[in-house]
Amino acid sequence: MQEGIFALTLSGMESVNGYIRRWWKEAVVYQVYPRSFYDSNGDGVGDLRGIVEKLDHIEGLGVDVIWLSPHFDSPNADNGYDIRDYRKVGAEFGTMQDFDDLLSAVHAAGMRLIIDLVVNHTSDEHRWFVESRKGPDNPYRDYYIWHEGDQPPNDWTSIFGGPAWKRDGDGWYLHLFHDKQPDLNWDNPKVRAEVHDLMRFWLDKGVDGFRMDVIPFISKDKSFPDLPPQWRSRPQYVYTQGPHVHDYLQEMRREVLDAYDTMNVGEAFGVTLARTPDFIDERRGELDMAFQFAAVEVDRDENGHWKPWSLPELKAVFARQDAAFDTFCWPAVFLSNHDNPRLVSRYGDGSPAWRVKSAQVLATLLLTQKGTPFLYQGDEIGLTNLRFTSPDQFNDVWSKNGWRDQVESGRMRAGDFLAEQNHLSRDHARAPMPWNGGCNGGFTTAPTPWFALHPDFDVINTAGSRDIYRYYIRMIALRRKHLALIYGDYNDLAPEHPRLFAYERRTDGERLRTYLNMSAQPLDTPLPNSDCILCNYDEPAPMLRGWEARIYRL
Ligand code: TEU
Ligand code: CA
Repeated sequence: MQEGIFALTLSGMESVNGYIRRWWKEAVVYQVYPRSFYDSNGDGVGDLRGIVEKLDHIEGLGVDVIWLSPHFDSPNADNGYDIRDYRKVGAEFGTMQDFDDLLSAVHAAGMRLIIDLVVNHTSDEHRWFVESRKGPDNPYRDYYIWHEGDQPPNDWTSIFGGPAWKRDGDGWYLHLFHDKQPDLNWDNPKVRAEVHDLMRFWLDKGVDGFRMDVIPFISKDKSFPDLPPQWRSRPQYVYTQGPHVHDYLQEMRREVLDAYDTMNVGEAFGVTLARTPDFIDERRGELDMAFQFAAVEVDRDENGHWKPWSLPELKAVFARQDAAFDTFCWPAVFLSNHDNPRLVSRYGDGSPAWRVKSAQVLATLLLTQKGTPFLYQGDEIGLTNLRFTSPDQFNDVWSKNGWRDQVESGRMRAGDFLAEQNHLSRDHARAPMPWNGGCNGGFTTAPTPWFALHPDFDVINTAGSRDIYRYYIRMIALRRKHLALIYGDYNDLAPEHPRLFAYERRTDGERLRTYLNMSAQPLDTPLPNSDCILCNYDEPAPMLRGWEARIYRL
């Protein structure tokens, strides 16, 4: 049983370096994608009992919070982000008893559990939508966003490609994502009351907060203007500008969250850095934190296509964020999740020679930046990207629709599309966890898992990647010991350097410096003449070796 940060209550005035101390600011979060974590009953799909059986793996890291991706009843058009029943556990994941057992096990291990709140849209198979589509007189019609008429009201497009309006009966309904994900009408007070109710349902069970899926999208501009031409390839920046988004978030805080001790992180997809404080400034009473996308979009151009990136660009993202936030705003730090390629393949070096060292460097980066770090399952064992050679290897709707819209329409060559997906596909992160080098990586005893394992699971698996896993343990423990790594000022020491990422974290009492060689070549740079408190190589050396990480206390 860990104690540590949860002893820390809202004792009110206690602050460090201008920040009010909160348990969720000091926490390290680990995201579980339940479908791919561990299959306990041999049907090929990961499940809730599987998480309980492998809880030691998570607890052993020393993390404080688990974020569970959707575990609800769903037809899985978008792997669970299309919810059919908010109060029911997906049959493939188990039963409500299994959820209750998971929650107790997590709490017994001294950790907390937050769940995914997906309420911009439901599944089209949700009872509300089944009613709603029956026609304009149905009492549930106004739960969704309908336009009655021959033509859709505007040219909005879905994030997954194609138009955002779908013909149904005599009307059109809005879906900013998959057409099986109709958008809820948050202007209807009954919808908001339903959402508040379902949140209370899970909070009363004891969950410790929410990760809120595309939450800035909930309010729509009902005059439905066309997309301004400059935003056509990035409509998310328009969809987050609804007139009542802040009213609805403040209401949610007052009506629901204020009565519980929770942490809530919103997915700020399509929110600029300049607008982010409006969502997270603690005086406003909206979200606690927001996932900013700039760091995971560093390798995308304006049209969302892959482009090479440089280290100064990535460093600038962190520096800009630090400059944009005052002490009333707290950052969330993430470089990977279930929508992104693998950490090591994107920012590190996934080759056999450097996979372990570069995974350790990235662990150091994540855990010494300012903000609450979110780790994604598999990063602690250095999983790398998959290798796509054909479109039938895709599971994700984003890739499948992309093939249809880009390749089948003749806009992109098949080879170029596959090359791009090998960088960016969301499927990289969704392959099952390999627990060992045995049959199906020990993920399942079924002959065929729901999605193919990584082709290199005989080498890249939990049992074979102890050096990365153990390094995460050391790094998390070190972070816990130094408040400067949490609340300290952030100062980039070499913003222009193409291979060195070096920064200082400083409070009144402490100065710590992180030095990361983000390349395979040795790096000759002045290093402090003081205590080196962490290094991912055994012996000290005058220069930084390939993918070397060091932390110094000054
Ligand atoms: O993601 C928002 C989203 O659409 C982006 O993550 C985007 O799809 C991605 O960056 C590719 O460009 C959330 C969930 O995390 C995602 O899994 C869901 O598919 C989506 O919302 C809809 O619920
Ligand atoms: Ca199963």
